[in-house]
This record gives sequence, C-alpha cells and structure tokens, in this order.
Amino acid sequence: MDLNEALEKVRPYLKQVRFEHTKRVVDTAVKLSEYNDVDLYKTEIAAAFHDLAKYWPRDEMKRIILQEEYLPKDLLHYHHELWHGPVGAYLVKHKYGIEEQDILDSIRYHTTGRANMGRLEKIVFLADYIEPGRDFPGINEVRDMAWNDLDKACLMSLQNTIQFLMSKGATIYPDTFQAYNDFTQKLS
Ligand code: DGI
Ligand code: FE
Ligand code: FE
Ligand code: FE
Repeated sequence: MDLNEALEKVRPYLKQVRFEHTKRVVDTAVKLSEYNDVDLYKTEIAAAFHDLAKYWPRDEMKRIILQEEYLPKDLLHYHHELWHGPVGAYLVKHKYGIEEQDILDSIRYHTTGRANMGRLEKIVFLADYIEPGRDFPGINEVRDMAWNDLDKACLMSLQNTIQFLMSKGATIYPDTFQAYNDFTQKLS
C-alpha cells in the first residue's frame, strides 16, 4: 500500500476537516522523519491512518476493546476520545493487513503517548500535535523544539496536554502520565 492508497482508504471514514488534518499530519510527520532518518513508508502509512477510527461507532469500538485481549479494558472507564487510537490500530491490522508493529503502535498510542515510545511513535504523536492547523497555547515552542530534540518536544506537548486536561477537571489516562514521567526521567 502506498500513501495515496492509504489516504483513499481513510477518506470515506473522516469528515473533510479531519481529512485535511490527516494530510497535514502526514506532511509534518514526513518532514520529521526525513530529519531524523526514520522510514518514510512507515511514517506515511502510520500518519495517514492515525485517525481512522475517529468517528467509528462507539458501540463497535467498545466491542473491539472488549474482544481483543491485548487491549486494556480500563480504556472503557475513560473518555471515549481515547478509544480511536487503539481501535484504529486494530482496524488497520485486520481490515488492511498492516503488520508492522511500529506502525500499529504509532496509531495505537498517538493520543495518550506511553513510556518508552519508539521514534516513529514520537513522530506521529508530535506531528498530530504540531501540524500547521493546530493552535494550542505554547504550540510554537513545541514546534521549534521538534527540530532540536524529539524527546523534549514530546515532553512539552505532554505537559501542555496534562495541564489543559487538569484545568478542565478531566481524567488523565495513566499512559499519559507514564509518558510524561519517562521523558522527564530521560531528560534529567
Ligand atoms: O484525534 P485528534 O483530535 O487529531 O488528536 P488526539 O488523538 O491527540 O486527541 C486529542 C484529544 O484527546 C483532546 O481532546 C485531548 C484528549 N486527550 C489526550 N490525552 C488524554 C485526553 N483525554 C483524556 N481524558 N485523557 C488523556 O490522557
Ligand atoms: Fe487522534
Ligand atoms: Fe495528539
Ligand atoms: Fe489527529
């Protein structure tokens, strides 16, 4: 499968704005991968599919999470916004036959992050956060840092997201804290 095929496969499942976001994530992720000498094919496929399940029916996402023994059931106690990464990874594997574990993990963990992220995971996670259509407080500092230090840029985005979620009184999934702790320890 090449990039255009992947984009044509996801397009019907996304609203137009979400599809435009996806293309910007692909462009951003490709630039980061070129800069960091990461496999471009894997980057394109992972970025193109990262939000595949964004609008998947909620009952079907729940069914997949319950049925797949490797997917943690505690996801169901957290906001349904956290389900589209793990479910997207499942769908990409089973609908489209993508087998590369680092592609699947980049999709699975693109919302929360996790401890010990691989380089492709970091790139998809960051590209999703910094693509040019995004506007969060502090985003330009993260955009600049992405070209200096991937780990530091991931940590900054996690700090911003955790602060944002706490300010709203939202729950925070443990993988997000574990990602934060992991990058903090690695960078100290
Ligand atoms: O799918 P996108 O909008 O492109 O981006 P995303 O997959 O990073 O989802 C972002 C949303 O997920 C945003 O509304 C914040 C939320 N989020 C991220 N981490 C957590 C979280 N929500 C909760 N409750 N807990 C988290 O750890
Ligand atoms: Fe997403
Ligand atoms: Fe994100
Ligand atoms: Fe996204």
